[in-house]
Amino acid sequence: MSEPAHAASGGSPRVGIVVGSESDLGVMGRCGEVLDEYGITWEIGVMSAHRAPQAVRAYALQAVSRGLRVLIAGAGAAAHLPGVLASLTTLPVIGVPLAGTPLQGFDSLLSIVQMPPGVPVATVAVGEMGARNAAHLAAEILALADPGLAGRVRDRRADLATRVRLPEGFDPGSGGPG
Ligand code: RP5
Repeated sequence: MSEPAHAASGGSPRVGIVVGSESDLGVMGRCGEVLDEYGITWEIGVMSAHRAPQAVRAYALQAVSRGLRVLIAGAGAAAHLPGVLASLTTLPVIGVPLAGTPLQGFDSLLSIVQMPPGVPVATVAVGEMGARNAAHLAAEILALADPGLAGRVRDRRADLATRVRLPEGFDPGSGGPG
């Protein structure tokens, strides 16, 4: 499939998720789930940088005018998709390295994270953890200009901070580096 995108949440999408293959959709679906939790609109498309470079180019060039504010690209193997997108837009691009080859994502991790200076790709963890964190990072970026979303990001962090079981008598609020 080389069509740029199909809408995956209601409303005009603010986040564009791009994957290199249909085989990436399962893992990257977690990204959309987290964006939904924040109430962020998104779309997803399958468009390989080597199988459909014209579609990737058009998608990146039209991203701003289509209202997208963050791009998330998930790809495996020689994962050039995030870097190619980043070369064609100044929107922030988050890269998700995906496993699935005999190198289990180490190949895609290095391909995505080792962008030369000047054209950054914000690289997250390999696989599902990265897919979820890409959504959290996109939320934090969008929250810079969206006070309501900023509140939801803070609430989520506060909720995470409650998931601890402290030793009896331990007060985490006191003391500096010891
Ligand atoms: C990359 O190659 C894709 O992102 C995918 O992770 C990997 C394998 O693609 P398929 O052979 O499953 O289409 O381009």
